[in-house]
Amino acid sequence: MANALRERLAAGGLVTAMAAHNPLSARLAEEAGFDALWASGFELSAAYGVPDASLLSFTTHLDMTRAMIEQTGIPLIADLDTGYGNAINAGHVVGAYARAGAAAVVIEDKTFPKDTSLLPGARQELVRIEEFQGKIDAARDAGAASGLVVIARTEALIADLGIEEALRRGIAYAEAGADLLLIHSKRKTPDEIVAFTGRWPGRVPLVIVPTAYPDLTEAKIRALGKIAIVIYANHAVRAAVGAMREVFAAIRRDGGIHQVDKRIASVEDIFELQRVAAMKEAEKKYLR
Ligand code: SPV
Ligand code: MG
Repeated sequence: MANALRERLAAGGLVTAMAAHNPLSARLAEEAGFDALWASGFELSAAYGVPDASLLSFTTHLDMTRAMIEQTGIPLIADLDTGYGNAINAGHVVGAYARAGAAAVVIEDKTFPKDTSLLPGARQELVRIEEFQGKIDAARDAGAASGLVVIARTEALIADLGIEEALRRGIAYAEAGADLLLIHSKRKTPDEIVAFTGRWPGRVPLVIVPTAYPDLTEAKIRALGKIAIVIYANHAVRAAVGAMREVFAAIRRDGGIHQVDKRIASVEDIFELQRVAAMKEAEKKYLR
């Protein structure tokens, strides 16, 4: 079956994916011109006010993912954490996302329940390589009918195991049939990712998440050559938090909404994002 992300990847160039945690943020990401959506576990956990530590059920994430897919027209990359258990769990979960219309899934090589990657001192334990290869295999089989892109993610650098271990795992995951390798780093500079990319044998393209090292711009990523997707993993929720905090504080400070009214999105803007005009057209056609 046709998969727009697979076709886009085959065409070459850098695919940009923006995080989203609901259909509204997904629509704004599409409007801004991103190539793809990242259904981030971190963002959805934050939206529910809980840590990103396997606390939300997969169906909670799947329901939101499905809603985002239904309201947008760009490919969605689903963050499946560890696959919610062993290879049997992973296959079950991946099948559900494939049927929901996800273009790609990411599964990471941490133990279930996971802990979030960028938290200092967090619990970062990895599963055996063979065990994770089994998960990749199960994910490939579960997504085959829809041409799902399977992205294997190694947390070797997050777990401080070094570049050699990250390469060993990445190569093993590519051999197991992953379409791409997501290599995550928590370093504050791009050096580690640049070093890894330089040594990557290039069997499959790389995916990066530059949250911790924001100086690695798209131009620099392109210059590295082997990276096919950049995921901006949490900028929807961080932007929302900053904007809400600022406006809420201003309303308290000003004693009303009179000052903020002109500088926040208008109600008409929200009507547009809700596609109200299309509903009004439908009313003319169907309401009798
Ligand atoms: C997410 O956005 O949920 C991710 C990226 O997996 S990170 O939070 O950096 O682990
Ligand atoms: Mg995640």
